[in-house]
Amino acid sequence: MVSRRNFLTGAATMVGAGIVSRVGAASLPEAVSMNNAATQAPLSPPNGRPYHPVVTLNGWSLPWRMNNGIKEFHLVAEPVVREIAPGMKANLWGYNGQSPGPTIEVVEGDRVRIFVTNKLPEHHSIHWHGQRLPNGMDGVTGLTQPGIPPGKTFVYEFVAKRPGTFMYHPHADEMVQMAMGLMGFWVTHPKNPDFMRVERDFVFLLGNYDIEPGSYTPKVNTMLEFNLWTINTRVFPGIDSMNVRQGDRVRIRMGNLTMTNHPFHLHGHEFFITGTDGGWIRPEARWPEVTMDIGVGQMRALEFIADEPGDWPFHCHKSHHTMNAMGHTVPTMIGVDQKGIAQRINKLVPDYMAMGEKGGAMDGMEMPLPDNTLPMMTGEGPFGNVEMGGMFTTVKVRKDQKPGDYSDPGWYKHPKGTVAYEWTGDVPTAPKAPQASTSTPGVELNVRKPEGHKH
Ligand SMILES: [Cu+2]
Repeated sequence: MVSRRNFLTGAATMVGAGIVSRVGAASLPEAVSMNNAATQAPLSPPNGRPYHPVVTLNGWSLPWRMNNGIKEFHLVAEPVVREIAPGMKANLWGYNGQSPGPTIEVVEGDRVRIFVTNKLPEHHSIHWHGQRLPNGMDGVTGLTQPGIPPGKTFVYEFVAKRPGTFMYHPHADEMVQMAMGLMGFWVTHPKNPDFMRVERDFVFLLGNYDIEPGSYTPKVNTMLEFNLWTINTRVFPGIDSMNVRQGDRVRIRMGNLTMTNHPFHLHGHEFFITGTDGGWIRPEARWPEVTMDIGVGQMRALEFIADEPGDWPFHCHKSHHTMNAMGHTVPTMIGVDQKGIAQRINKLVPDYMAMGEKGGAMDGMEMPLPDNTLPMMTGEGPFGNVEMGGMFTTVKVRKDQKPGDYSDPGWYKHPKGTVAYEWTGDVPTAPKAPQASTSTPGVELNVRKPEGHKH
């Protein structure tokens, strides 16, 4: 039932309580909002110049309104609840219902008008990272504009001059606002839709968060010791796979808004880096890679022909970036005999459990976790636990994936005889390696590092 009070509150929310003084509430384009973290289907352009849309991993693209030839978008900066992976949610700041915000797709030469409504408790501004635009549209609080006060809407307007890969993020209380999840992707498609044509074009942003196990809100003053390394504010196993058809030319574009670099590694294929923040790279200037480092504040586009069927990991190669929370203060216990220790400690600390004598894989033991956190290494695969978290996902290459179909085909079915197998014959004793002459006889090294990788 709509009471008078509810009706008034609702009306106030819809028109922003008359805060839009210069443009007028009636002329504001609708601020479309997204309520879930699944990868949405590509947004085919309903009007304007034609282009081949991108797919935002665990994200979506923002619809626009065409107004006298100008593409009008409406971004709302606001508190959001983002599911980091099934089993964990975070209280973040984002745009239009999610963190990161929606991807904005325009075409080279488009005139673009972006309404930015600030529903945060502090001032805000958006910087359009990498764009050619009038200085006053660059979005730097204090330098090129006053901050957008809470409750107000500002308008940015410029021509998308250069085709390529961009992002947007706050230039207002930057450390706090990015630590809370405010960021988004931007693609300016080329005027000629056949320029550097690919069959699949995936985009995402890299992020980092410091959320104590059991809590919901990031610590905003963390400088380096983050415990969640995210692809579009998701961690494995919450990151969707990139599903492609065998033979497709695949492009993956990413932007790095974390506080460190990430060497991303693709299994089973070589790729070329075809684009940076500064634009596209000429074919004769490219070289093949299987790992590409992406620095802080950079964008990269890489391309490959997906010719090997299977489930191929694509992940950051820093091994602590493919782990989830709780990894930081666990001591290295490999080789340490813990027999009897747990029982004795149990008398003092009832929940204590000895860990890691044979490595970190825990031999199928389940640690009791606090509410709202994730296991360090997880993700059930067809052969057991994948033992990964953080910045890890897969490219699934299938012969029968239909063009334009982005749905998950399930696990790869390996042809008979193509999976690593157990040797069941005799295992001869290995010959003893000769003693190194430099070692001092009779001295046994017994070194134990007291801590994990705390710097
Ligand atoms: Cu990394």
